[in-house]
Order: sequence, then C-alpha cells, then structure tokens
Amino acid sequence: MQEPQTNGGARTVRVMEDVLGENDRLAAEVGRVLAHKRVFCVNEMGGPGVGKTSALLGLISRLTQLSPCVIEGDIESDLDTQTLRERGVPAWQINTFGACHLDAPLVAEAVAGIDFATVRGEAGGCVLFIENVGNLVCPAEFSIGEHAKMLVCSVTEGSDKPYKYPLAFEKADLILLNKVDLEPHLDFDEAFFMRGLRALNPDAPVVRCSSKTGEGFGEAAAALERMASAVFFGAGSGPQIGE
Ligand SMILES: Nc1nc2c(ncn2[C@@H]2O[C@H](COP(=O)(O)OP(=O)(O)O)[C@@H](O)[C@H]2O)c(=O)[nH]1
Ligand SMILES: [Mg+2]
Repeated sequence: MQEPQTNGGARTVRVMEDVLGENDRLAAEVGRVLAHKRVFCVNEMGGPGVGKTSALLGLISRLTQLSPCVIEGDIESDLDTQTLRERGVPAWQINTFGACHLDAPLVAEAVAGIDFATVRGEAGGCVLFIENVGNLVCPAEFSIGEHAKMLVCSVTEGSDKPYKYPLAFEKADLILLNKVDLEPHLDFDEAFFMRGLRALNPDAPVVRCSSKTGEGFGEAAAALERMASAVFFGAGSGPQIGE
C-alpha cells in the first residue's frame, strides 16, 4: 500500500490558508469601500428553499431608513433577480456556474459596477443584500465584504441543523427562523433548536418569521437598520442615516 504523502498534504493546507487570507483581505476592502459610500452590506445565507428571496421581499418592504438593493448569487439562472426587479427592487445577478458559494473577488467585481448614488437618491444610506448561493456550509467560510451575516433557516429543515452545520450558526449576526406558519403541521422542536444555536452563538437576535403572514420582518428590518447605524457611526463620525 502507498504511504500517505504528508508533504503534499501540508502544501495543500498552506494554499487554502493563502486563498482564504487573500479572500478576507479583499472582503475587508470591499466592506470599507461600501461603508464609505454609506452602503450597509448583508450576506444572506441559508440552504436552498428556506425562503431567502421571500425574506428579502418581506424585509425590504419594512425598511424605514435605508434604500434597498440586492445582488443575487446563484449557480445558474437569474430567476430571483427577475422576481426582485418585477417588485421594483434594484437587483443584479452573479452566476457562479458550479461554485457553491460567492467569494470576495466575485462580489468586488459586481459592486464596482453599481452606482449606489442612484439607489439611495440624494441622501440617506442604503442596504445591499447579497443572497448567497443556497448552501448551509461553504458560504459561512468566505467573507464577501459584508458588515453583517444574516442566516435564514426554516422550520421545514428540522431542528437539528445547528448541531450538524455549526459554522453558519456560529458566525451569524442575525438569524431568521422562517416558515413558522407551517409549524402546526411539523415536528420542529424549537427548544432543541435554540439550545444548539445558543451553545454556538449566545447573542445574535433570532426572529421567528413567516413570508406568508409577514410575522417577524418588521422586527428583523429594525435590527438591521440598528446594525447599519453602528457601521455608519462606528468611527464616531459621518452623517446620519436618512440625512
Ligand atoms: N409556508 C411558507 N412558505 C414559504 C415561506 N417563505 C418562503 N416560502 C416558500 O418556499 C419556497 C422557496 O422560497 P424562496 O424564497 O424562493 O427560497 P430561497 O431558495 O431560499 O430563496 C417558495 O415556494 C416560497 O413561497 C414561509 O414563510 N412560509
Ligand atoms: Mg432565492
């Protein structure tokens, strides 16, 4: 039997560290540029079909201070971008053609093509939602320039997901528990879900939502606008949102 190639393994680790390091450096730069333009950037993560696009529509209609726009990340198609544009939301598409997550170079290129002054008008700040590729694993590993990570999960996924996919839950700044309108028909164990989640992430707000009833999106939109204020005022200078 062949011996394992330990040198080759060590090289692979170094390459991954370099790739992630370069990604994080560019992501931090994208985040700085966006904040300077008074654009609060939200990396929306979650498995396929949990309701990421529906949640964006629910949140956007409840924003009171920030003008919204969206970058959609999908392996293929621009269906969600079309849906958002039909609802009057400025939206742009990134297709990864195979990759299971967005990364900072892809987002940096897309952001460079957007004139945020036209999104927010003459005054005020705006929020750029980036709907990541539907996947509960890889998007959590790659920063893309966001100021906040928003994780959408749903009662239809089952209550064991924080235990099986810890990184996304650990890194989230805001967690939406979606499709609660379906709870009476399911065996979702919310206490078990919350125990697993809180062991990983004691502080992030968790908001019960339903895109069918509208529950929760006002509270979540307000939480995002507070986070945006902290980003815009973080350095103790800069104009007020909505000024
Ligand atoms: N019952 C119910 N269905 C939902 C809810 N949110 C989304 N859906 C449905 O779930 C499916 C996937 O939603 P979508 O927003 O496209 O999910 P995405 O793939 O994560 O962007 C669609 O059929 C939606 O109508 C919800 O809160 N309750
Ligand atoms: Mg979607």
